[in-house]
Amino acid sequence: MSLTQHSELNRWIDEMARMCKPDQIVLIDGSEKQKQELTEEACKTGEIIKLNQEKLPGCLYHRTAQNDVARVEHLTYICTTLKEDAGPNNNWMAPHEAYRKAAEIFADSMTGRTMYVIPFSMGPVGSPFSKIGVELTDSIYVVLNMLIMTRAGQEVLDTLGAGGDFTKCLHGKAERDLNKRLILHFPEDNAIWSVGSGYGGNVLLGKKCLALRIASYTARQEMWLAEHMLILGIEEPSGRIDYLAAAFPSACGKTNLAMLIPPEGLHVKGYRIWTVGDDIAWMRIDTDGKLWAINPETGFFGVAPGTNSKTNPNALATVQKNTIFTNVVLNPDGTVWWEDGEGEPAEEGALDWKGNPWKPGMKDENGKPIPGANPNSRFTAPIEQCPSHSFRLDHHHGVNISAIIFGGRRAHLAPLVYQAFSWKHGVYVGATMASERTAAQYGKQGEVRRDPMAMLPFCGYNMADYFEHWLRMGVRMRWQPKIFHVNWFRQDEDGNFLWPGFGENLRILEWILARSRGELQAEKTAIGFTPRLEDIDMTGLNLSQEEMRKLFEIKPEDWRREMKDVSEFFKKFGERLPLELWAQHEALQRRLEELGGSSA
Ligand code: GTP
Ligand code: SPV
Ligand code: MN
Repeated sequence: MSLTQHSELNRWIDEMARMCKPDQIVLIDGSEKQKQELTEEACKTGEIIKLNQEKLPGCLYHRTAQNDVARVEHLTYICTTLKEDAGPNNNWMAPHEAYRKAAEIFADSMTGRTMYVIPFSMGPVGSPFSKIGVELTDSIYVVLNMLIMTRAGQEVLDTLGAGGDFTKCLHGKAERDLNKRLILHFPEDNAIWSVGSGYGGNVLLGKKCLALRIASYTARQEMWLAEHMLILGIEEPSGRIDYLAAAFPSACGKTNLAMLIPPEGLHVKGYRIWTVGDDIAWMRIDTDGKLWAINPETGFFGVAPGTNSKTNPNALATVQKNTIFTNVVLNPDGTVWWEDGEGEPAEEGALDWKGNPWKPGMKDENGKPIPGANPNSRFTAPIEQCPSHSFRLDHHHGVNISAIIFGGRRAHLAPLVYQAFSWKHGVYVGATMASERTAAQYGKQGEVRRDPMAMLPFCGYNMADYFEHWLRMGVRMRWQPKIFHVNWFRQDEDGNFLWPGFGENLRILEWILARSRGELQAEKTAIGFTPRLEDIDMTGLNLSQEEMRKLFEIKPEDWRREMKDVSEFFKKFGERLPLELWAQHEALQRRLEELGGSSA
């Protein structure tokens, strides 16, 4: 009997099943009953552990394989016919070779297992903004995560009908061997194949693979934007709400900013924050010529360490029920803990993310502390459980974006905030973003790398064309959002953060909103507009004049070094790089030269 009404979908499921050889195929219908049954089944095999249902109702625990704790960018490929179409920003493999290599790993890999068929919608079901995918997977953990992160089940199949378009997403855990792991994208076929991993971004194929890599490729053809951005609304007591979208690289503060709580000193102003999304924004120019954004997801896959009731009370409130915790500390009473979290871990009987007995203060043979939770441990939680979730989450064309913010983790160089002179300059600011590597990616931590628009690991095509696309989008808009750059992570000589961050970031967002409405004057510097210090409301926050000066310091020698690095980066794209970006680069060069040796 056919599984669905859609003949092309049925044919594809058959074909994939012939390769992977599962014992059975089960359609995910999105019902609570099926979810419970699958949870019970996964608990029997130990894939999932049920947490203390009194203290954490509906919460589950999972450990990944120890070699499988982050995205693997070196095993992630864009498989286009022409190598140039993937660009120097991506690993490339010819489609036929990629299919052949992965097919060898997939072959018979589901024998003795079940293949689940997950129909899902990125974006509100049926909205013209949304895209449908179908993920085949042999992991119940993936199914349970997808049920939180996306709109999944029968309703999506009904919308897909007998002939609708969908992204073919195939996932298999296989042996979870690093040498047999491949994350493959076929934008020309609207297909994704992921094999050999069981972790987050590698396997929840609606997220980075579909909603960013495949969607960015489609978005260029259809004239919209698929971006690695949070979306938040700031409501004033008058009822006016302005929405911002911000692109920060992985583990650089998107989730935190998306649900920030106004600091004590600004309480009297009566702001209310609305969380629309914490990771991905799909943005289109609507008939009014403005930019509108939806969050294609329905959940958070957030970094656990560092999340506590001081840094992010909304996130902590969100994860009290119906949450899946991955790679954190498991306490003997069935609760969880992570570094810089809430309270203390159990003195006795706790297990670390590897499943080993663990106590706070344990050290390895070199005397280094052994963390209990993996630095990239995560929670998967429904967005509607977030106290600040937006009432427009299911609105088919989302929210109107007033400002776009780029930002990275820079111990030096970038000031706390600056504004681009124009859309074109803003595209240059985004294109030249850089950040220090975090635990969200496999590789050397802390190293500064260029990460344009926070999309380096997620742009599904040649980034030179992506920059061109951004420039063209600007021309198409009647109302361009203003573009800004922030850096919450600047450090002093002793390596301490100069800016307190988190809720205090609202002080900077206030300036950004005022500037995007054209309400405030600003200082004109070589790199962009910066605030007159008196325009940042510092009520209730004690920072010395000297600290503020350091936060905004523009050191010409540092910028000159940066310019060299940027030009090396741009050269990788050869003649395909839009000339406009070189023009912006030269203009900045000239402005910096005018500064001479002194700082502005
Ligand atoms: P992905 O989910 O990987 O895309 O990450 P993200 O961009 O959502 O990052 P997240 O908000 O989870 O923050 C990552 C880390 O940065 C956490 O350890 C936070 O505590 C820390 N962090 C977030 N905001 C700030 C800030 O304003 N200042 C400082 N110093 N740290 C911050
Ligand atoms: C990121 O790394 O940007 C994440 C986590 O949001 S993952 O889904 O694993 O990509
Ligand atoms: Mn992310």
